[in-house]
Amino acid sequence: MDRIVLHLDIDYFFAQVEENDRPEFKGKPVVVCVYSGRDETSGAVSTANYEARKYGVRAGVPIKFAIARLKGTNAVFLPVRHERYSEISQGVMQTVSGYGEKFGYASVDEGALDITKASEGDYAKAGRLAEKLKFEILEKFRLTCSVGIGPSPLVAKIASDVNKPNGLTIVRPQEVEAFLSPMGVGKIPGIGNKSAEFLESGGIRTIEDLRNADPGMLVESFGRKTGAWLMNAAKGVDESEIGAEGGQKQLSRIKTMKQDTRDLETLMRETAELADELGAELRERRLSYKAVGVMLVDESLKAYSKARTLSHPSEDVFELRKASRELFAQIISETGAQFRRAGLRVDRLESREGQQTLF
Ligand code: DGT
Ligand code: CA
Ligand code: CA
Repeated sequence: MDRIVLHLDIDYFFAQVEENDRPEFKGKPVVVCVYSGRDETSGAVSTANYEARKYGVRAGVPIKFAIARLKGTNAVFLPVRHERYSEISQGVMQTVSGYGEKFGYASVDEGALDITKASEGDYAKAGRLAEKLKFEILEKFRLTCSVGIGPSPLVAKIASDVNKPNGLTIVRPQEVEAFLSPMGVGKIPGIGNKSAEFLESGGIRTIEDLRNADPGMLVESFGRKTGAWLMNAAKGVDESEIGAEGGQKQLSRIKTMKQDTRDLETLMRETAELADELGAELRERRLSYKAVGVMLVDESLKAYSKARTLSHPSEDVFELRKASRELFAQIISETGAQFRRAGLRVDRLESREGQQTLF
C-alpha cells in the first residue's frame, strides 16, 4: 500500500490558547509578545490572532510596531506563557497520535502522522479521518487547526499550510506535481532564505523550475546529499520515516538583555529564566538532552556560538547552567565584544524512556 501522511498545524497557536483561557479577548486583536525587558515595550511579537493580522501585526515584528498599528483598537498585549502552550500541545498531539500508526512531533504546534493503515490507503477515508480528528480537537481543546494530507511528509506539510485557518487540503499522488509546480522554492521546508535566494539568482523560482533544473548543477552547488534531496523534494518525494527523527532535536531560547554586557555573572543572571523555561519544556515533554549550546549577539549583530556534548544524557537544569557558564566564559575570553542578546540551546534530545518517539 502506498503511504498516506497527515500533517497538522494548530492555527495562530499561542494566541488561540490565550483566547480560550480568557474568552473576553475573543473578537479583539490579541498579540502574544516576547518582552525583552529593555524598556516596557521592547521585544518582538511571537504570534497574533487574525484580528491583529489584519493590521499587519505578525510573528517577528517589534512590539512597538504592533502598538503603533493597533492604536485606537481594543487590542490586548500578553506575554508568552510557554508552559501553558506546551501543556496544551501535549494534549493535542496525544490525540493526534491516536489516529494513525506512527507519529512525529514537528514543533510545538505541529505533528505528522502516518495514516496508511488507518485510512486503508484510501484518500477519501483519509479525508474523513482528518475531519473527525479536527472535530475532536475542537471539542476537547476548543482549537482549530489546519491539516494537509498527501503521499509524503513533505507534501502533507506543504498542504497543511495552503489553506489556513481551519483548512483541510488533500493532495493525491497524481496531483502532487501540479500542486507543487507554481509554488516558490522557499515553500519547501528546509529551503531557507539563503538557499532560496541562491536558486532564484540562477533563475530557479518555482518548484517546477527546480524540478527541471540541471541535476549536475544542483549537486555541484549543494553537495550530493542536499542536491539529491532537492531533486526529490521538487517531485514531492520524501522517504523520511515519521517519528524516526525522535521529533524535534533541539530546543532553544534567546533574549535581549536589559543592558549590553560582557560580564559572566550578568549573562548567567539574564539567562537563568531561559534555562528554567527549557527545563520546564524538557520535563513536560519527557526529554533529555545530550548537548548544550550558547549564543551571544553583539552590538553590531555579529553572532557567537559554542556547543558542548555531555558524556551522558541529562534532564537537569543544573547541568545546563554549568555547561552554559563554561561556554559563555570561553566566548568572553575570545572576543572583546559587548553582548546584546544571549541564548541557550539543548540539543540531541531523546525521550527519557529511551524511545525514539514521544508517545
Ligand atoms: P498560523 O500561521 O495560523 O499557523 O500561526 P501560528 O501562530 O500558529 O504560527 P506558526 O505555526 O508559525 O508558529 C507556532 C507558534 O510558534 C506561534 O503561535 C508562536 C510561535 N512563533 C512562531 N513564529 C515566531 C517568531 O517569529 N518568534 C517567536 N518568539 N515565536 C514564534
Ligand atoms: Ca500554527
Ligand atoms: Ca507551525
